Amino acid sequence: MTIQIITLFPEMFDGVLNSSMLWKAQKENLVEYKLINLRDFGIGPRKQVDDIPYGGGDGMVLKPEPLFAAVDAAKEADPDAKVLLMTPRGDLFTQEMAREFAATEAGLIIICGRYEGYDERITSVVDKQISIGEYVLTGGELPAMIIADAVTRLIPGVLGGETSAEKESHSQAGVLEHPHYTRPEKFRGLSVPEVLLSGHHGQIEQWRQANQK
Ligand code: 4HQ
Repeated sequence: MTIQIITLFPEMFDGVLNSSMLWKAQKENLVEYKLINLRDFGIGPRKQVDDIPYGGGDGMVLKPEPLFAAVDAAKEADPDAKVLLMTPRGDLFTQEMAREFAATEAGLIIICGRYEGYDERITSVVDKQISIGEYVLTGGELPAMIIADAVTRLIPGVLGGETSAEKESHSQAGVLEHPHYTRPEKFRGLSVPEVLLSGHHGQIEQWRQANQK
């Protein structure tokens, strides 16, 4: 899968995309992340990307020309990619959505807004508006990282061991988790539940199901 991210702050992604599983997934050619700097599509010698809002009010709005040009460039590289817009007005991002993207999309283009938002006309080239939750952030970069993370780990081959399909059959909707313990068996007076030490796989599975949230 190719995930293209349109942002004014590509450096924000360095730590997240180049660590741990997301880094490994790229190294193994299971995913490719491409950062597109919206500033490169800015207008004039100052590379202007924002402007004052029609109708007045505080803050700046991302201009349509740079946004459309950046989406055009991303679409040229990957014509079938699905275009996602990060916005608190969008549909709530869920594990179900992450699974659908990982299973059915070969490419995603994620638009990260900044300032008060973007010119609404960008929605004419957007396939899906997505929110990661009901709170207001300073930009769409953190939401884009969350989507990249949640989708990448579901790409076949990224996680070791169980496949995502197998996992799903074990836990409803694939989001339930049971408590985990590792060595030592006793730590600061706190013990590991006896059943987990028992070696009874049936009872362990039963305990995990009874204790999952
Ligand atoms: N944003 N879920 C981008 C968000 C947000 C969210 C605020 C998106 C600022 C410009 N995005 N604008 N919550 O708070 O996706």
